Amino acid sequence: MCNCIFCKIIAGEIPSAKVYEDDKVLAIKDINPQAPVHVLVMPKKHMSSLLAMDSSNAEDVTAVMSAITKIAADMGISEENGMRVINNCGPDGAQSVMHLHFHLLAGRKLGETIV
Ligand code: DGP
Repeated sequence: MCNCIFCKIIAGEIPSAKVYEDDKVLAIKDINPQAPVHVLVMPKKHMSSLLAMDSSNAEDVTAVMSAITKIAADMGISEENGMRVINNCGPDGAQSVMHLHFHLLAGRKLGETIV
């Protein structure tokens, strides 16, 4: 039994505010938003982080990237206003949920600091 919180959200065992879904990807609103738009975009297939990417899951990561572009377009995010996409990876990257996910942040002018 997978004890991953995002796997439980993907399985529908824990509720979430769904923003986007396809066969490979789920996107949900972050529970603790840091910007007016704060969406977590993740592969449905469990992989711990970007450092676990290999030939068995590369397609899933690519699907996440495509989904980010679609979600942005659906939310009116364009090259005019923009967004920030963040992936926290491993302990030094301050990753707290060990299921690969990208933070899509937008809706206001974000600061320049990333550390
Ligand atoms: P990270 O530090 O990159 O691993 O970010 C994990 C994010 O996941 C953090 O911004 C809070 C969010 N999060 C944690 N648990 C839940 C949850 O149960 N539901 C939702 N929607 N977000 C969660």
